[in-house]
Amino acid sequence: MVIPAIDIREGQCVRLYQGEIGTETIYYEKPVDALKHWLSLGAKAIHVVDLDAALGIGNNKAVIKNIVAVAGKKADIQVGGGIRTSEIANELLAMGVKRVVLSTAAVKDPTIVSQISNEHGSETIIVALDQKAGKVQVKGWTEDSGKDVFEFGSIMVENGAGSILLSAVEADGAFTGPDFETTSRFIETVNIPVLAAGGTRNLEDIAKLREIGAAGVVIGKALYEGRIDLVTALQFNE
Ligand code: AMZ
Repeated sequence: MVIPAIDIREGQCVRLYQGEIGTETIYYEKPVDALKHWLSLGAKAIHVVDLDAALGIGNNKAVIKNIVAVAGKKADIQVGGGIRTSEIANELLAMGVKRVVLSTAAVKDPTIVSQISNEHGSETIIVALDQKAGKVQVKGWTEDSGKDVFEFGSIMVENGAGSILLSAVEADGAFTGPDFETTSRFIETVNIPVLAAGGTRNLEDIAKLREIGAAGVVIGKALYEGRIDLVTALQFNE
């Protein structure tokens, strides 16, 4: 499953380099236009990140609400960034978001995962493990939690995560290729679907991720820069 990413910063659709604020490239002034574009090419799922909320410097709730409304039944919308309480998760799920993506809150208190999983079903919750040198990064990737991605991944499974999004921070927006080694080992470690993100450059990378057992891949820059043609990439969904 190929999932285009829409990262939102100050109301606009951007991409960062290695997640660092200040490195933004603006691709769409209105994120909903990015959505319409990916929908027109056949995307069935979209990964939305509220970067301001992840960094704790605001939020883009109105934009996300509009994205969910425009997507309607055409595509599943998953949303991450700044979901630090179960109330925020409840609000998004009530809005029509299919899956909430949590990282910082899950690191702080793993029971938020079991709470959401028990209330809404495990399929509604993705735990994002954004790793740098095998350690989980939090708060918009500004803080190293010190937690080992493999150990913490297993704890998330025990707490009822429906799937894990494993991101390689250093590969993000860098076109260096996905971190196949860590991703592959991680897939062997947990018994739930694993989505991969970060560094995807081309169709070969997608094929290889699929080969090692990734359930999906979240792609940003390569789609926005036209290095990967979404229509062709979506054939991997079949
Ligand atoms: O690019 C970044 N600096 C960044 C980013 N893409 N920081 C966080 N995030 C994403 C994570 C995950 O989807 O990949 O935000 C979500 C986690 O947010 P939080 O607020 O739960 O830690």
